[in-house]
Amino acid sequence: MKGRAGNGHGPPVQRYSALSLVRHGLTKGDWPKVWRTHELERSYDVVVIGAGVHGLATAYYLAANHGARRVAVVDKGYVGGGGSGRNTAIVRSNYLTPEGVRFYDRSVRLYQSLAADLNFNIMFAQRGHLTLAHNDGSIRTMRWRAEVNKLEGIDSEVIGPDEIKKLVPFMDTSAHTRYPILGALYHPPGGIVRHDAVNWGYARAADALGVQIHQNTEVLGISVKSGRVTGVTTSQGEISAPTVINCTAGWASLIADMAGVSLPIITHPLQAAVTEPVKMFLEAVVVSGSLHVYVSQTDRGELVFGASTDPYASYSMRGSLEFTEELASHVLELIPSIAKMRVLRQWSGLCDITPDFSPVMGVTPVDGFLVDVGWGTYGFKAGPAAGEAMAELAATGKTPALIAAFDLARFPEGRLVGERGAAAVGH
Ligand code: PYC
Repeated sequence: MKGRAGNGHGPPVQRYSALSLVRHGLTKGDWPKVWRTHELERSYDVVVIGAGVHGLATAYYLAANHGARRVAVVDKGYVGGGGSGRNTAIVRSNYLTPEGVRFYDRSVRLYQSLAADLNFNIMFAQRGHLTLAHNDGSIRTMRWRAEVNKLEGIDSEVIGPDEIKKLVPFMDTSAHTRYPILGALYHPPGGIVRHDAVNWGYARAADALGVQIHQNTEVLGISVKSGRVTGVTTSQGEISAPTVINCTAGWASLIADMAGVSLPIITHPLQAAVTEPVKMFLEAVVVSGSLHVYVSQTDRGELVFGASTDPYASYSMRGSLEFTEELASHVLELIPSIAKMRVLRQWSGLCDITPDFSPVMGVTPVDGFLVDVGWGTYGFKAGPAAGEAMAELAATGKTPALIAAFDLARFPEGRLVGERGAAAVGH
């Protein structure tokens, strides 16, 4: 962490270390709160809407990299309660477009040092990532992605069934299945992370630098005067601010509407499920777009599964029996030996999908109102890089080159960044 400044509302967050663990063991004292609560002030320099990984990372980098201190993060729920706590925590950079590959690679690199930067164990495990191909069209897309990845210096290659079997011995790679595996895009730097820890780590580090986190503070309106944002109305009162950043997922277009900004987003639920824990047997993350399934095993031993987005636009976050039934049938085509495992929980999150399956980051027609939205099914892995870039934009007024291609103006201007072919999730 670059700095450590309390904000006069309590003691600064304590550093976690072996020494502090021993000290707490001996004194049996309470650990300080991971982040503090504050009275909502009437004005801030920056108001970030959304206390998920994007909002918290933006606030953290504003404070850590640009010295901003009067920053508030507001959320209608709780830290990490939206998409940031509902995703399947996959991190990778094996995208299809050079812009996408460069952007997600920055995130992978930030994840690599994040535990040390935030002084919080985020359990990032680069276990390797396999995207399976079951037909010639998929093989062609995997080759394309591998070539773009290599040109951008990213470790990705197409491998055959024998190599896949070595990486995932329990997988049925025989030629006799309904959808035989012809090959896979293998991406060794891909892996999984503990998503709650990432949210809490950013919240704690941002708090230590003076950022105020306001949970249960719903944004009800955004004030705009003469084309400039002037503040937000929340369920806890009015706030004036010259910069407001929309870092929400699920409700991004509704929040933008409050500022009079229209976003090309359709929101679909995406369901996921987790099994009981078993001994570690699945090292890599395995994705099959054709079978509409992806699976990884957490360090606790649970299998985490996801499938396609629900086929209708909705803000519902309920799970469905159809999802679990289809998921089970697809997963068992790949790994028949887990047929007896029990599903413990299933849930749903909301994905804001844009026409080109790439996000929208940057300025809007309303001065001072910035957006970091439209992440579809890619949002969690992007949090660190998006937060870093959005903080730079908010602090300097200049759009960083890394996110320039993802501007809102690309839609009317026809400069799309097509990333549908890199989706793990069927759409
Ligand atoms: O893009 O890796 C991904 C992903 C997996 C699940 C949802 N998105």
